[in-house]
Amino acid sequence: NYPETAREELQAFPNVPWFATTMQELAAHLGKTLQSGDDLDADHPSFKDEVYRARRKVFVDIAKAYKLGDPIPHVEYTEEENKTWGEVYRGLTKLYPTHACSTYNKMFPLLVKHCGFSDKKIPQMAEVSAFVQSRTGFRLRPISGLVDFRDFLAGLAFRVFNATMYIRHHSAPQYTPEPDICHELLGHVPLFLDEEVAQFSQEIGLASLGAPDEWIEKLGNLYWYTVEFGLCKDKDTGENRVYGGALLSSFGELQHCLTDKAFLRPLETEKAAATPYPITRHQDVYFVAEDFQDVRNQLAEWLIKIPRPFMLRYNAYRESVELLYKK
Ligand code: TIH
Ligand code: FE2
Repeated sequence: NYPETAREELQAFPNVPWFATTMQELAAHLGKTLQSGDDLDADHPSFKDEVYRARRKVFVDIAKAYKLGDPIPHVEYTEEENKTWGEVYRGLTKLYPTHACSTYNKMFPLLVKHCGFSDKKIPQMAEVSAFVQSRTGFRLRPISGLVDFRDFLAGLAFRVFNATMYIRHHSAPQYTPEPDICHELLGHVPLFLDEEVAQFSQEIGLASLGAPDEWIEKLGNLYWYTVEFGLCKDKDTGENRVYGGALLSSFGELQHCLTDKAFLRPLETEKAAATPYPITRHQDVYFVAEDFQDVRNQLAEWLIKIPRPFMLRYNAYRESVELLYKK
């Protein structure tokens, strides 16, 4: 009785935390949402805005009803929502030429051309997801707010990126403490068009599957200081540039991180993994990598330290993971 699927093989490892082994299992597993429209914190700029809160509820319902594999529903954004998007879009696109890394600046025009990115209206997630999928196989999955980190990372293993659909409150376009559609589409999506970024994102995801809780926490920090808030050197100019999605969607912090008020240090995965981070204000420290190759190499070296009785490989034909054993 030779085990035929990763699910069967995993029966031999009862101490390994559960994880999806196939795209179908990933679709069936709806993780816990940590923050949603129902329970916005009292210090959230929208706390007293009933119209905004009602809108957030609409997006919670869309995400709850969505099943991975279904077409992503079309969303009719309000005039005010499109206006907020426009403000964010204009604030950011002014900064990208001097602040974003070269890969970002190479990819962004593709979204203008193929997905109609502009300051006029919020792009449809369905259209954007289809385009990214045609480039690197990454697809977007609508969620209603921050999900459990383990679940978020698991998606990356399957080249599925959990993404919010609502937009930040209009009172604070320059920075928001939680991800929103500006963050997903302007911060992350352009880089997911790059194969190298797609690969190291998936490697992070694969390494997270079945990892012990303490390691998920460290990996969360590492993810934060690279994919969300990472800086790298620009080959041509030698200047520091930004590749982190949370910076690339906040025109307040994008500006701040390249001033002399920001504290920068060279990327060291051990340090980054051990550094907790604030979520409601600018970061105290940013880590600077040499280039994407450096990020990828350093991550790969760190990820193999995660204790697990097997390694995992993604089989793109079967849309499932396979267990590998070290000799
Ligand atoms: N601070 C980011 C922004 O203003 O766009 C949003 C966040 C992304 C990740 C954490 S918070
Ligand atoms: Fe993000």
